[in-house]
Amino acid sequence: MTPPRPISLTRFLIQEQQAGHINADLRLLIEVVARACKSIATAVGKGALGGVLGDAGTGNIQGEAQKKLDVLSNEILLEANEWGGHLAGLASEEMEHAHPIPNAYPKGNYLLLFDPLDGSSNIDVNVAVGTIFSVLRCPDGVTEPGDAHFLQPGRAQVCAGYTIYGPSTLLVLTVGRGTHAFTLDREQGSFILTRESIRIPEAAQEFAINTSNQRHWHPCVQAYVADLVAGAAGPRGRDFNMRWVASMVADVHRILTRGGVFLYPADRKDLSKPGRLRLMYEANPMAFIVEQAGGAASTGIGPLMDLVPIGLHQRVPVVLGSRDEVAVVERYHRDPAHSPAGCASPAPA
Ligand code: AFP
Repeated sequence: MTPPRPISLTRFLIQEQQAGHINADLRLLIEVVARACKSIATAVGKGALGGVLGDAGTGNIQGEAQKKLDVLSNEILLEANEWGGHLAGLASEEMEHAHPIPNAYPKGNYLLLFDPLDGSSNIDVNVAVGTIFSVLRCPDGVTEPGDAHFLQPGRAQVCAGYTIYGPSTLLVLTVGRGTHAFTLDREQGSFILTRESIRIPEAAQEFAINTSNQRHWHPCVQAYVADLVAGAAGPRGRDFNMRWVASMVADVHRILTRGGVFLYPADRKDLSKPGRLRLMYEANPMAFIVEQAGGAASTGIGPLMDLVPIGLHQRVPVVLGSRDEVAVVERYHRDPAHSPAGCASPAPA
């Protein structure tokens, strides 16, 4: 019996459009982003041979030193998306303000937000990194979108995805009808559907958190992690394993593949920062992807995608992954025994 024909990303998107689930502009947007990610994969894959490792000698709005590949990846995504007529504007971790589509080009109805190279502090040690993107509708009648027009809750996303540059390059995508994974066939240069309708196991066996921050965590998180580490002899009654890649894309991809829970909680290290991860182009797209795969995404207090953003680079606490385990984390946040006001406070502004 002849094996089924592989389904390319292009064919998948055409079928979604023919079924009326996406329109031509969104299909074009996803294809353009995927093509840009292939260029980023090539640059990342060259490593030291490409002269793109190390620091760029510049900083971004986050006050972080930029890697050369941060800057290059951002430029690749800007150049690829400016002229196609599918976007009204773009926003990036690497740019302080929203980037308008130049007047020389036609404008579309979508807003694209991205972290062009997430986990870039891992680049020089050859650990998996990725590109995260989120798509919103541009408000009706707005042709020159400013930062404020991007400040829409995660529930308003029409598409989200990431590309992970690891031993293989995968594009993971949702348009609100499940989460699907496409593996890059490097010979053909095509993304091929390799996992359709991904489901995250409801129970977690692994947790991911940067435990070097333990002394800064709120008591509810300290108690939650202590009970995980106590294992079978502790209140959870079973052992857990731990992973921390320090590349959100890689940690989330592991969870999509075999379950688990990822936490980057608010802590007391810098009370002006309610968490490390950025809402608009890290937490929200990952939340959409995870929820579409049957998982959950929370601030620890409530659903991440319900947050009304107040800033393009706003940071938030993130707890996401296996649905049952995220519910346990939320219970620790609400339990008065573990959570003085600091934990049970309303979702951070
Ligand atoms: P970089 O892009 O600066 O490497 O940060 C990666 C990240 O935003 C996210 O991908 C990781 O989960 C998290 O930061 C790692 O934070 P720590 O360095 O505190 O572990």
